[in-house]
Amino acid sequence: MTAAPLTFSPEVEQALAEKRPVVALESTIITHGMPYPQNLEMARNVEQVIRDNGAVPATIAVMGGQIHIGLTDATLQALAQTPPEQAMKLSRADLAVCLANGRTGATTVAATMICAALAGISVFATGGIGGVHRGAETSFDVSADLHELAQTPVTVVAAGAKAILDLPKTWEVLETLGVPVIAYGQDELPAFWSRSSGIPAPLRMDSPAEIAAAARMRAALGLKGGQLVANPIPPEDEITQSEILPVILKALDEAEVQGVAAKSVTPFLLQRIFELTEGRSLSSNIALVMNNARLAAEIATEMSKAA
Ligand code: PSU
Ligand code: MN
Repeated sequence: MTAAPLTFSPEVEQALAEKRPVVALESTIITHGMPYPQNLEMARNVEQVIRDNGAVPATIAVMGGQIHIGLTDATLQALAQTPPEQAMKLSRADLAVCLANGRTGATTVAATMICAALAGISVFATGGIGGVHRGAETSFDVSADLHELAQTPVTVVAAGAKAILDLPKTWEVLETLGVPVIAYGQDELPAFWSRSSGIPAPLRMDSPAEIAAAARMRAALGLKGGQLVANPIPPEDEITQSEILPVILKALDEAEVQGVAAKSVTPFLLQRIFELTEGRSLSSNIALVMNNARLAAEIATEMSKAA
């Protein structure tokens, strides 16, 4: 059997060998989630936040037939300037084909989880996971991120699912799949740009140590899959639900009129919401990513203490 083609940055390789805390980061948010140059600034800053909080960042992407675990600044720059149509948006379904063909690909939450688990990394920070799209009852558009959470043992820190989605349906599917959805420090699930969603959280935890202990317990029980930590955006950066909802609805309407479908839906909506909020959605998105990185570094630190 061929071994998985993993290429580690020296920093990540050393940290893993010494069992120091490492936090995985995805790359679709860079190529398809944010415009240049804010995407590059975000990618650099999120790595710095992880270092400042005592862990080593491992941004993950596919290039030249290798899964890169930890990128150099030059690679990060090149990726941030790659037009979305030139980088494959990789989920579980496309990862092997991208590697076999030697193409460049950015990893979504699902693909980043797979690569992190292969590399021995158990914590991953992102913005928002994919989920059940509005209108999924006819489009069947449900992100593979949900199924990945059910089968790959990585703790994912996100600000909830992206609010462009059908949030109640997303949480229902996660429950069905047996994924622990843990709200951090509040009783309600957050909704990406907003702190509240009106939906009670199935589980709540208030410290990184508890979250690390829950991950260990899942492993001890032999339960497959990871856990989702839903970390609310800081109050000073949020856009309230009443403000953002009309914008989301307008963007969804435009997507329908223009026939946007499949993998293009999420990038299209994020870009339109960015334009319609005159950039505010992007500043909030960046702020919540930093906030998630901080918590992920703390969780990774707790996990490495017990290892
Ligand atoms: N978080 C963000 N912006 C993004 C994403 C996450 O703040 O662009 C990406 C993630 O990579 C996630 C993907 O896995 O959007 C979901 O895409 P889809 O709905 O097509 O599964
Ligand atoms: Mn989809």
